[in-house]
Amino acid sequence: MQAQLNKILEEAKAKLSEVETLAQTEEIRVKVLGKKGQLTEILRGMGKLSPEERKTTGQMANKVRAEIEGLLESKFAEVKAAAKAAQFKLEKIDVTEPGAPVNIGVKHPLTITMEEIYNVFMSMGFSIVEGPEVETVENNFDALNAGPNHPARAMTDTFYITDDTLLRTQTSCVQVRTLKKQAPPIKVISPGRCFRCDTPDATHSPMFHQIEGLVVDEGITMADLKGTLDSFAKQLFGPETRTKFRPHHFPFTEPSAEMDVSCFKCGGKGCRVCKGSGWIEILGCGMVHPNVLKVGGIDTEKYTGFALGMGVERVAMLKYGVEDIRLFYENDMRFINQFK
Ligand code: 2U9
Repeated sequence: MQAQLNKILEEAKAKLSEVETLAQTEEIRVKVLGKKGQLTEILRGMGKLSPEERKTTGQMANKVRAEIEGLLESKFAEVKAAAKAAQFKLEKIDVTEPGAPVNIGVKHPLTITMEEIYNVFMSMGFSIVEGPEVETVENNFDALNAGPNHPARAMTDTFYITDDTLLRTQTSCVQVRTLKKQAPPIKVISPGRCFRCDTPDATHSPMFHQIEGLVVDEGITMADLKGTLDSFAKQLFGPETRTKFRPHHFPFTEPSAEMDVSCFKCGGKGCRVCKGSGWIEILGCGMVHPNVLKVGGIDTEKYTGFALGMGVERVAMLKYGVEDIRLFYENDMRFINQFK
Protein backbone atom coordinates (compact mmCIF):
# COMPACT_ATOMS: atom_id res chain seq x y z
CA MET A 1 0.00 0.00 0.00
CA GLN A 2 2.91 2.30 0.76
CA ALA A 3 4.35 1.53 -2.65
CA GLN A 4 0.98 2.45 -4.14
CA LEU A 5 1.03 5.76 -2.25
CA ASN A 6 4.48 6.54 -3.63
CA LYS A 7 3.33 5.72 -7.14
CA ILE A 8 0.31 8.04 -6.78
CA LEU A 9 2.57 10.84 -5.55
CA GLU A 10 5.13 10.40 -8.33
CA GLU A 11 2.45 10.17 -11.01
CA ALA A 12 0.71 13.29 -9.68
CA LYS A 13 4.01 15.17 -9.65
CA ALA A 14 4.84 14.13 -13.22
CA LYS A 15 1.42 15.03 -14.60
CA LEU A 16 1.22 18.35 -12.75
CA SER A 17 4.58 19.37 -14.20
CA GLU A 18 3.10 19.02 -17.71
CA VAL A 19 -0.36 20.63 -17.42
CA GLU A 20 -0.99 24.16 -18.58
CA THR A 21 -4.68 24.84 -18.07
CA LEU A 22 -7.13 25.16 -15.20
CA ALA A 23 -9.26 22.32 -16.60
CA GLN A 24 -6.29 19.91 -16.82
CA THR A 25 -5.25 20.74 -13.23
CA GLU A 26 -8.81 20.17 -12.01
CA GLU A 27 -8.88 16.84 -13.84
CA ILE A 28 -5.82 15.68 -11.86
CA ARG A 29 -7.33 16.89 -8.58
CA VAL A 30 -10.48 14.83 -9.21
CA LYS A 31 -8.47 11.77 -10.30
CA VAL A 32 -6.38 11.79 -7.08
CA LEU A 33 -8.41 13.52 -4.36
CA GLY A 34 -12.01 13.31 -5.70
CA LYS A 35 -14.74 11.06 -4.23
CA LYS A 36 -13.55 8.14 -6.30
CA GLY A 37 -9.95 9.38 -6.48
CA GLN A 38 -6.88 7.13 -6.11
CA LEU A 39 -5.90 8.45 -2.66
CA THR A 40 -9.50 8.46 -1.40
CA GLU A 41 -9.82 4.78 -2.40
CA ILE A 42 -6.65 3.93 -0.42
CA LEU A 43 -7.80 5.80 2.69
CA ARG A 44 -11.15 3.99 2.45
CA GLY A 45 -9.38 0.58 2.32
CA MET A 46 -7.33 1.22 5.43
CA GLY A 47 -10.00 -0.28 7.69
CA LYS A 48 -8.87 -3.72 6.55
CA LEU A 49 -5.30 -3.18 7.81
CA SER A 50 -3.83 -4.17 11.16
CA PRO A 51 -3.63 -1.33 13.73
CA GLU A 52 0.14 -1.16 13.29
CA GLU A 53 0.01 -0.99 9.50
CA ARG A 54 -2.93 1.45 9.69
CA LYS A 55 -0.85 3.84 11.73
CA THR A 56 2.19 3.96 9.43
CA THR A 57 0.18 3.83 6.21
CA GLY A 58 -2.19 6.50 7.59
CA GLN A 59 0.70 8.79 8.40
CA MET A 60 2.20 8.30 4.96
CA ALA A 61 -1.16 8.77 3.21
CA ASN A 62 -1.67 12.08 5.05
CA LYS A 63 1.81 13.20 4.07
CA VAL A 64 1.21 12.27 0.42
CA ARG A 65 -2.18 14.05 0.46
CA ALA A 66 -0.66 17.19 2.00
CA GLU A 67 2.10 17.19 -0.60
CA ILE A 68 -0.30 16.70 -3.51
CA GLU A 69 -2.65 19.38 -2.13
CA GLY A 70 0.31 21.79 -1.93
CA LEU A 71 1.34 20.95 -5.50
CA LEU A 72 -2.24 21.44 -6.72
CA GLU A 73 -2.53 24.77 -4.93
CA SER A 74 0.59 26.20 -6.54
CA LYS A 75 -0.37 24.74 -9.94
CA PHE A 76 -3.84 26.34 -9.72
CA ALA A 77 -2.22 29.69 -8.87
CA GLU A 78 0.24 29.31 -11.74
CA VAL A 79 -2.35 28.46 -14.45
CA LYS A 80 -4.74 31.17 -13.22
CA ALA A 81 -1.95 33.76 -13.42
CA ALA A 82 -0.98 32.50 -16.89
CA ALA A 83 -4.64 32.74 -18.08
CA LYS A 84 -4.92 36.28 -16.74
CA ALA A 85 -1.66 37.31 -18.37
CA ALA A 86 -2.83 35.86 -21.71
CA GLN A 87 -6.14 37.76 -21.39
CA PHE A 88 -4.32 41.02 -20.59
CA LYS A 89 -2.12 40.54 -23.63
CA LEU A 90 -5.17 39.96 -25.82
CA GLU A 91 -7.11 42.94 -24.47
CA LYS A 92 -4.21 45.32 -24.18
CA ILE A 93 -5.06 48.90 -25.20
CA ASP A 94 -2.30 51.24 -26.25
CA VAL A 95 -3.57 54.50 -24.81
CA THR A 96 -0.75 56.39 -26.51
CA GLU A 97 -1.86 55.28 -30.00
CA PRO A 98 -3.37 58.17 -32.02
CA GLY A 99 -7.18 57.87 -32.44
CA ALA A 100 -8.82 56.96 -35.74
CA PRO A 101 -9.56 60.19 -37.63
CA VAL A 102 -13.19 61.34 -37.30
CA ASN A 103 -14.76 62.53 -40.54
CA ILE A 104 -16.55 65.68 -39.38
CA GLY A 105 -18.06 66.65 -42.72
CA VAL A 106 -18.57 70.13 -44.15
CA LYS A 107 -21.51 72.41 -44.82
CA HIS A 108 -23.05 72.15 -48.28
CA PRO A 109 -22.35 75.26 -50.42
CA LEU A 110 -26.10 75.94 -50.62
CA THR A 111 -26.31 75.84 -46.80
CA ILE A 112 -23.35 78.22 -46.56
CA THR A 113 -25.01 80.62 -49.03
CA MET A 114 -28.41 80.42 -47.31
CA GLU A 115 -26.87 81.07 -43.89
CA GLU A 116 -24.99 84.10 -45.23
CA ILE A 117 -28.25 85.49 -46.64
CA TYR A 118 -30.15 84.72 -43.38
CA ASN A 119 -27.49 86.56 -41.36
CA VAL A 120 -27.78 89.70 -43.47
CA PHE A 121 -31.59 89.80 -43.23
CA MET A 122 -31.62 88.86 -39.54
CA SER A 123 -29.21 91.74 -38.84
CA MET A 124 -31.87 94.00 -40.39
CA GLY A 125 -34.63 92.67 -38.13
CA PHE A 126 -36.23 90.03 -40.38
CA SER A 127 -37.41 86.72 -38.94
CA ILE A 128 -37.36 83.40 -40.78
CA VAL A 129 -40.64 81.58 -41.55
CA GLU A 130 -41.03 78.17 -43.17
CA GLY A 131 -43.97 76.36 -44.71
CA PRO A 132 -44.98 73.13 -46.47
CA GLU A 133 -43.59 72.09 -49.85
CA VAL A 134 -46.96 70.62 -50.85
CA GLU A 135 -49.25 73.63 -51.21
CA THR A 136 -52.71 74.59 -52.33
CA VAL A 137 -53.22 76.08 -55.80
CA GLU A 138 -54.93 78.92 -53.91
CA ASN A 139 -51.80 79.83 -51.83
CA ASN A 140 -49.36 79.24 -54.68
CA PHE A 141 -51.22 81.04 -57.52
CA ASP A 142 -54.62 82.61 -56.73
CA ALA A 143 -53.47 84.51 -53.62
CA LEU A 144 -50.47 85.82 -55.55
CA ASN A 145 -52.59 87.48 -58.20
CA ALA A 146 -51.71 84.80 -60.79
CA GLY A 147 -55.14 84.26 -62.33
CA PRO A 148 -56.45 81.06 -63.96
CA ASN A 149 -54.77 81.90 -67.28
CA HIS A 150 -51.31 82.59 -65.89
CA PRO A 151 -48.77 80.54 -67.92
CA ALA A 152 -46.99 79.20 -64.78
CA ARG A 153 -50.21 77.33 -63.92
CA ALA A 154 -49.82 75.05 -66.97
CA MET A 155 -49.26 71.34 -66.29
CA THR A 156 -46.00 71.64 -68.27
CA ASP A 157 -44.60 74.17 -65.77
CA THR A 158 -45.92 72.94 -62.40
CA PHE A 159 -45.99 69.55 -60.64
CA TYR A 160 -49.64 69.04 -59.70
CA ILE A 161 -50.58 66.49 -57.05
CA THR A 162 -54.35 66.91 -57.42
CA ASP A 163 -56.45 69.61 -59.12
CA ASP A 164 -56.12 71.74 -55.94
CA THR A 165 -52.65 70.81 -54.62
CA LEU A 166 -49.15 71.06 -56.06
CA LEU A 167 -45.44 71.20 -55.23
CA ARG A 168 -44.88 74.91 -54.54
CA THR A 169 -43.24 76.75 -57.45
CA GLN A 170 -41.93 79.51 -55.17
CA THR A 171 -41.81 80.15 -51.42
CA SER A 172 -44.23 83.13 -51.73
CA CYS A 173 -46.98 80.83 -50.45
CA VAL A 174 -45.24 80.81 -47.04
CA GLN A 175 -45.61 84.60 -46.95
CA VAL A 176 -49.24 84.28 -48.06
CA ARG A 177 -49.77 82.08 -44.99
CA THR A 178 -48.05 84.76 -42.85
CA LEU A 179 -50.26 87.49 -44.32
CA LYS A 180 -53.36 85.42 -43.53
CA LYS A 181 -52.48 84.80 -39.90
CA GLN A 182 -50.38 87.78 -38.81
CA ALA A 183 -51.28 91.46 -38.71
CA PRO A 184 -48.69 94.07 -39.84
CA PRO A 185 -45.96 94.94 -39.11
CA ILE A 186 -44.57 91.94 -41.02
CA LYS A 187 -40.87 91.54 -41.73
CA VAL A 188 -40.01 87.99 -42.76
CA ILE A 189 -37.89 85.92 -45.08
CA SER A 190 -38.98 82.46 -46.22
CA PRO A 191 -36.32 80.03 -47.44
CA GLY A 192 -36.93 76.59 -48.89
CA ARG A 193 -37.17 74.14 -51.75
CA CYS A 194 -39.28 74.89 -54.82
CA PHE A 195 -40.28 72.70 -57.74
CA ARG A 196 -40.85 73.36 -61.42
CA CYS A 197 -41.22 70.98 -64.42
CA ASP A 198 -37.83 71.86 -65.89
CA THR A 199 -35.55 69.50 -67.76
CA PRO A 200 -32.20 69.55 -65.90
CA ASP A 201 -29.34 71.33 -67.64
CA ALA A 202 -26.42 73.51 -66.50
CA THR A 203 -28.74 76.28 -65.23
CA HIS A 204 -32.07 74.49 -64.59
CA SER A 205 -33.18 71.94 -62.03
CA PRO A 206 -36.72 70.69 -61.28
CA MET A 207 -35.91 71.28 -57.58
CA PHE A 208 -34.13 74.43 -56.43
CA HIS A 209 -33.98 76.76 -53.43
CA GLN A 210 -35.39 80.22 -52.97
CA ILE A 211 -35.28 82.89 -50.34
CA GLU A 212 -38.08 85.41 -50.48
CA GLY A 213 -38.66 88.43 -48.29
CA LEU A 214 -41.77 90.39 -47.34
CA VAL A 215 -42.18 93.64 -45.43
CA VAL A 216 -45.63 95.10 -44.71
CA ASP A 217 -46.18 98.14 -42.51
CA GLU A 218 -47.57 101.68 -42.56
CA GLY A 219 -45.68 104.00 -44.90
CA ILE A 220 -43.47 101.42 -46.64
CA THR A 221 -42.28 102.82 -49.99
CA MET A 222 -40.00 101.95 -52.88
CA ALA A 223 -37.28 103.86 -50.97
CA ASP A 224 -37.43 101.21 -48.20
CA LEU A 225 -37.16 98.49 -50.82
CA LYS A 226 -34.14 100.11 -52.49
CA GLY A 227 -32.41 100.97 -49.21
CA THR A 228 -32.90 97.48 -47.77
CA LEU A 229 -31.76 95.68 -50.92
CA ASP A 230 -28.78 97.98 -51.51
CA SER A 231 -27.67 97.32 -47.92
CA PHE A 232 -28.23 93.56 -48.44
CA ALA A 233 -26.06 93.60 -51.59
CA LYS A 234 -23.25 95.50 -49.86
CA GLN A 235 -23.26 93.09 -46.90
CA LEU A 236 -23.32 89.97 -49.11
CA PHE A 237 -20.94 91.01 -51.90
CA GLY A 238 -18.77 93.68 -50.25
CA PRO A 239 -19.09 97.40 -49.34
CA GLU A 240 -18.04 98.65 -52.81
CA THR A 241 -21.01 96.91 -54.44
CA ARG A 242 -23.36 99.20 -56.41
CA THR A 243 -26.95 98.28 -57.26
CA LYS A 244 -29.31 99.13 -60.08
CA PHE A 245 -33.01 98.46 -60.44
CA ARG A 246 -34.52 97.62 -63.85
CA PRO A 247 -38.31 97.62 -64.39
CA HIS A 248 -39.82 94.14 -64.68
CA HIS A 249 -43.17 92.40 -64.33
CA PHE A 250 -44.45 90.01 -61.64
CA PRO A 251 -48.16 89.40 -61.00
CA PHE A 252 -47.69 89.74 -57.20
CA THR A 253 -45.85 93.10 -57.18
CA GLU A 254 -46.56 96.48 -58.79
CA PRO A 255 -44.30 98.16 -59.67
CA SER A 256 -41.79 95.34 -60.06
CA ALA A 257 -38.06 95.38 -60.69
CA GLU A 258 -34.98 93.24 -61.04
CA MET A 259 -31.91 94.23 -59.08
CA ASP A 260 -28.43 93.99 -60.60
CA VAL A 261 -25.25 94.27 -58.56
CA SER A 262 -21.94 95.58 -59.88
CA CYS A 263 -19.77 92.57 -60.68
CA PHE A 264 -17.97 91.44 -57.51
CA LYS A 265 -15.29 89.77 -59.65
CA CYS A 266 -14.18 92.71 -61.83
CA GLY A 267 -15.79 95.61 -59.93
CA GLY A 268 -17.80 96.61 -63.03
CA LYS A 269 -15.11 96.68 -65.72
CA GLY A 270 -16.49 93.61 -67.49
CA CYS A 271 -15.30 90.01 -67.18
CA ARG A 272 -16.33 86.41 -67.79
CA VAL A 273 -18.56 86.30 -64.65
CA CYS A 274 -20.65 89.34 -65.68
CA LYS A 275 -20.39 88.44 -69.37
CA GLY A 276 -18.64 91.74 -70.10
CA SER A 277 -21.52 93.93 -68.87
CA GLY A 278 -20.13 94.82 -65.43
CA TRP A 279 -23.50 93.93 -63.86
CA ILE A 280 -25.02 90.73 -62.46
CA GLU A 281 -28.76 90.13 -62.04
CA ILE A 282 -29.31 88.91 -58.49
CA LEU A 283 -32.99 89.12 -57.49
CA GLY A 284 -36.53 90.23 -58.31
CA CYS A 285 -38.54 92.62 -56.16
CA GLY A 286 -41.40 95.07 -56.07
CA MET A 287 -44.14 96.75 -54.06
CA VAL A 288 -46.68 94.11 -52.97
CA HIS A 289 -49.77 94.23 -55.23
CA PRO A 290 -52.84 95.46 -53.30
CA ASN A 291 -54.75 92.34 -54.47
CA VAL A 292 -52.20 90.20 -52.58
CA LEU A 293 -52.44 92.29 -49.40
CA LYS A 294 -56.26 91.98 -49.55
CA VAL A 295 -55.92 88.14 -49.35
CA GLY A 296 -54.58 88.66 -45.85
CA GLY A 297 -57.44 91.01 -45.01
CA ILE A 298 -54.99 93.92 -44.85
CA ASP A 299 -56.27 97.50 -45.20
CA THR A 300 -54.51 98.64 -48.39
CA GLU A 301 -55.26 102.29 -47.63
CA LYS A 302 -53.27 102.03 -44.42
CA TYR A 303 -50.55 99.49 -45.22
CA THR A 304 -48.11 98.98 -48.06
CA GLY A 305 -45.26 96.54 -48.46
CA PHE A 306 -42.36 95.35 -50.55
CA ALA A 307 -41.24 91.86 -51.49
CA LEU A 308 -38.19 90.22 -52.99
CA GLY A 309 -37.21 86.82 -54.25
CA MET A 310 -33.96 85.17 -55.22
CA GLY A 311 -32.72 81.77 -56.31
CA VAL A 312 -30.12 80.46 -53.85
CA GLU A 313 -28.39 78.27 -56.47
CA ARG A 314 -27.93 81.29 -58.75
CA VAL A 315 -26.33 83.33 -55.94
CA ALA A 316 -24.08 80.40 -54.93
CA MET A 317 -23.05 79.72 -58.56
CA LEU A 318 -22.08 83.37 -59.02
CA LYS A 319 -20.30 83.68 -55.68
CA TYR A 320 -18.31 80.46 -56.01
CA GLY A 321 -17.96 80.25 -59.79
CA VAL A 322 -19.93 76.99 -60.07
CA GLU A 323 -20.74 76.42 -63.74
CA ASP A 324 -23.32 73.61 -63.52
CA ILE A 325 -26.30 73.66 -61.10
CA ARG A 326 -26.43 69.83 -61.11
CA LEU A 327 -23.16 69.71 -59.12
CA PHE A 328 -25.11 70.88 -56.05
CA TYR A 329 -27.24 67.74 -55.98
CA GLU A 330 -24.73 64.99 -56.78
CA ASN A 331 -23.30 64.71 -53.24
CA ASP A 332 -19.82 64.27 -54.66
CA MET A 333 -17.51 64.98 -51.70
CA ARG A 334 -14.76 66.18 -54.07
CA PHE A 335 -17.11 69.05 -54.97
CA ILE A 336 -18.56 69.70 -51.51
CA ASN A 337 -15.19 69.62 -49.71
CA GLN A 338 -14.02 72.62 -51.73
CA PHE A 339 -16.29 74.95 -49.74
CA LYS A 340 -14.78 74.25 -46.28
C1 2U9 B 1 -46.05 87.85 -51.23
C2 2U9 B 1 -46.07 88.93 -52.09
C3 2U9 B 1 -45.04 89.12 -52.97
C4 2U9 B 1 -41.87 87.68 -53.93
C5 2U9 B 1 -41.03 88.07 -55.09
C6 2U9 B 1 -39.71 87.90 -56.86
C7 2U9 B 1 -40.01 89.21 -56.89
C8 2U9 B 1 -38.80 87.20 -57.81
C9 2U9 B 1 -37.84 85.12 -58.50
C10 2U9 B 1 -36.39 85.27 -58.32
C11 2U9 B 1 -35.70 84.17 -59.05
C12 2U9 B 1 -38.10 83.70 -58.26
O1 2U9 B 1 -36.15 82.04 -57.83
S1 2U9 B 1 -36.70 82.83 -58.83
O2 2U9 B 1 -37.08 82.20 -60.05
N1 2U9 B 1 -38.66 85.92 -57.61
O3 2U9 B 1 -38.26 87.81 -58.69
N2 2U9 B 1 -40.28 87.24 -55.81
S2 2U9 B 1 -41.00 89.61 -55.64
O4 2U9 B 1 -42.99 88.45 -53.92
C13 2U9 B 1 -43.99 88.23 -53.02
C14 2U9 B 1 -43.97 87.17 -52.17
C15 2U9 B 1 -44.99 86.97 -51.28
C16 2U9 B 1 -47.18 87.62 -50.30
